[in-house]
Amino acid sequence: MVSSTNEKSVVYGACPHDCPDTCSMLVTVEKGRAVKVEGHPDHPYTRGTLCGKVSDYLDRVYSPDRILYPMRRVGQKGSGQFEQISWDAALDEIASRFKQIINDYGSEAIMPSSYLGHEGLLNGLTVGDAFFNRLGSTIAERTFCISCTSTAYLMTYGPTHGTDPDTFSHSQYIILWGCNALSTNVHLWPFIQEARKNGAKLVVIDPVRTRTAQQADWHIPVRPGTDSALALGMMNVIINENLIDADYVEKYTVGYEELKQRVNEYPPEQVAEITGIPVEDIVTLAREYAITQPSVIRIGVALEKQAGGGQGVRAICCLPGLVGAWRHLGGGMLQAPMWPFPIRGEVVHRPNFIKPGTRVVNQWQLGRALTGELALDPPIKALFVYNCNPVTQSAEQDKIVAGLAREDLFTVVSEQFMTDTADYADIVLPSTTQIENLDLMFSWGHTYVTLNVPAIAPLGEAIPNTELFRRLAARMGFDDECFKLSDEELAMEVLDWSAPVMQNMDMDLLKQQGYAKLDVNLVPHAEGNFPTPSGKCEFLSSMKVDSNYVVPVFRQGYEEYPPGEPIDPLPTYTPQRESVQSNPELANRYPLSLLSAKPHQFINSCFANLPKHLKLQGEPKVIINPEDALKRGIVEGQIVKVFNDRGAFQVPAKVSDITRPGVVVAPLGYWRKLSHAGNTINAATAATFADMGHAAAVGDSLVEVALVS
Ligand SMILES: Nc1nc2c(c(=O)[nH]1)N[C@H]1C(S)=C(S)[C@@H](COP(=O)(O)OP(=O)(O)OC[C@H]3O[C@@H](n4cnc5c(=O)[nH]c(N)nc54)[C@H](O)[C@@H]3O)O[C@H]1N2
Ligand SMILES: Nc1nc2c(c(=O)[nH]1)N[C@H]1C(S)=C(S)[C@@H](COP(=O)(O)OP(=O)(O)OC[C@H]3O[C@@H](n4cnc5c(=O)[nH]c(N)nc54)[C@H](O)[C@@H]3O)O[C@H]1N2
Ligand code: SF4
Ligand SMILES: [Mo]
Repeated sequence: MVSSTNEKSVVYGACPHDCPDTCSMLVTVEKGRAVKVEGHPDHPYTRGTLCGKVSDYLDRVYSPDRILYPMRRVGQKGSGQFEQISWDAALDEIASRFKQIINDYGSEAIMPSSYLGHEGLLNGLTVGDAFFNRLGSTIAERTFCISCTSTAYLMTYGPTHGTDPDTFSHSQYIILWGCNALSTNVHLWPFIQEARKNGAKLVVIDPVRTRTAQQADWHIPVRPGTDSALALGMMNVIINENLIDADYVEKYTVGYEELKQRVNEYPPEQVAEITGIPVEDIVTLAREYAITQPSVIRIGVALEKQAGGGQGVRAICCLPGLVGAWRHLGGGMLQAPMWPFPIRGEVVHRPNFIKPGTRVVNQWQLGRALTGELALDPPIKALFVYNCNPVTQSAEQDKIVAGLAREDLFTVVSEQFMTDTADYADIVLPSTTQIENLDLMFSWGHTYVTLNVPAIAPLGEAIPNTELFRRLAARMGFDDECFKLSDEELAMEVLDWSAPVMQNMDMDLLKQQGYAKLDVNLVPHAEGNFPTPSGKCEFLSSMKVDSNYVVPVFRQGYEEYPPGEPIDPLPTYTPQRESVQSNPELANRYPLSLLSAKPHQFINSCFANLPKHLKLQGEPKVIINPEDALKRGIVEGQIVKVFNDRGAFQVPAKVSDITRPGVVVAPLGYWRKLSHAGNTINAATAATFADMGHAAAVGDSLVEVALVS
């Protein structure tokens, strides 16, 4: 608590959303009602500001559309007709349906579906794992985001936080590679601007001239899915012009000779052909990057959403090792600095409950699982959704909707709002928002732990996710101790408070100031010390990785899969799966590459139903280059259909050269029921995986765009 009087109190909060910034907040409460949320002014990284989305968080908390009571479906699936019921009735119905399904089909016929709608260590990604593992349900593999970049990063550097974002202002050459920071990582921006004031150059590598690219000193509009070739081409120049840091390479890296041979396969002329970037630009970029130290690369998440995305990130990862950028404060690379948080896997996942051989189904393929395309035995007969919205966020939307419409599927959705997914539920359960519950936050964008203290009592009959699973466990008769832990007790269990990185913090400090920084080294690899098997930066990776490898943090403790396809231990370039090179017939029918943009005013699909946010974001559009629009007779503002064999969505066209010819961009997050002709971008994306980490290859999708006649 920051301050308290009879009339007014101010408490520490933390933004719960799936965003690298994890802002520390202050919540002001008057007479039991929250009246203000603002950024915590003392937080060294988030520095007292919230983004535009969350500065209106109270619109979310007090929205008239909040779900505040348990409900049972009374109309057709998807009709959105429900009646209010009591918590007892809801829990009884869930428990009896689950028991019946287990009896008839076995426990694997039940599948949870969850993601990072909430990012907290208590209420977030892992909150249901103990319950579902104990139940023996199908394990839902959750690799929507950064599981591929993480694999590639770990193959090169091991689990290091890398360049601390707090130090970005010391950089002299900053590359934002596939990262639209001004929308998706806004609190990094002031650090970048400080660096620029001190003379740093900002380069943005992105097929689209995003709002971030527009602010950059140099925008490089690479073809989607060709970043690997670009990075290999840069290394070709750096090595052949002898711009490497030979001392660093010799002392602190392994596999240089092998890498040198590999990059010889990528001369700039050939890389120019692949990437669409002129030879002179490739050469200039390589030279400037190598010479201007400290240089730093921030990679975004979209890079991994390609068939060859993992190897793309691997190639980019090799650059800082080659030029010795790690020697300097503010030099190196920022992926997701979450690795040092001492999260206790045995507590958050409770893998001890998993029976060996339990079935694992990846959520990115939920549509295929629900419609029988995956030929699951037993079939999925119950789906329990929390912290996610698969109808808008997962691929092959038509299949997900068809699956959810199945009369024989029992669906439970725990939510704050009646999303497109909740519309298909049999039972809807009300969830609290962040200011109504306790939580402790890690971050995938900085190195601070943040405390979130409940500011107000839960509205209506909403409960935190932790309480939901305590109640469900009791109804199912699970009397294991872990289901009896209070939120306060859980907060003390989820982290290893005795880990060296925690030596400067305890719960009292968090209660006093709302946040605390992990004790991490700000120049961690000036002398190597990489947490890899060799202790060095591994150009030639020694990590045992194949196409089925999923890093432990993305596995709920289940056994490893049988070996998949081997992964080249050296970085390499593979063309997109859906491209002229790989599938000319498909590319002939569907010549345009479809990219998704994370929406500026929403976080994935969160906020996309709130009037203020919707108004600021504007209606959904597909951005098409004037050349491509002309060929198709498309004029700005006309409604077009974006389609392929998987499905279609309709949106007005925005004709603009901010996107390359051959690339169209549509934003993610809009709700299906609020969209034109009732479909969104994920109607056209494929439920396929990238080369590493079972990541969603959502950027590897070809489409055609045509006027709606
Ligand atoms: N406002 C807002 N912020 C968010 C989110 C949100 O929905 N809204 N979502 C959060 C989440 S879950 C995530 S994962 C992060 C994502 O953060 P980012 O990775 O920054 O976001 P994206 O928009 O997915 O992709 C970034 C850029 O990559 C480009 N891109 C796409 N394909 C390629 C490619 O093949 N090569 C290159 N070089 N660039 C490519 C896109 O054009 C886009 O501009 O943002 C988080 N922050
Ligand atoms: N086409 C395309 N698809 C993508 C991506 C892309 O770039 N392009 N990006 C992918 C990525 S990177 C990500 S991270 C995923 C995100 O996928 P999701 O995590 O499914 O996305 P959200 O829209 O944030 O859905 C979270 C839901 O959780 C609910 N929620 C929030 N807090 C709570 C809570 O405390 N309790 C409960 N029970 N519910 C809560 C919210 O109301 C919201 O409906 O989407 C993936 N899908
Ligand atoms: S969404 Fe991101 S930038 Fe916005 S308040 Fe939350 S953590 Fe901060
Ligand atoms: Mo994400």
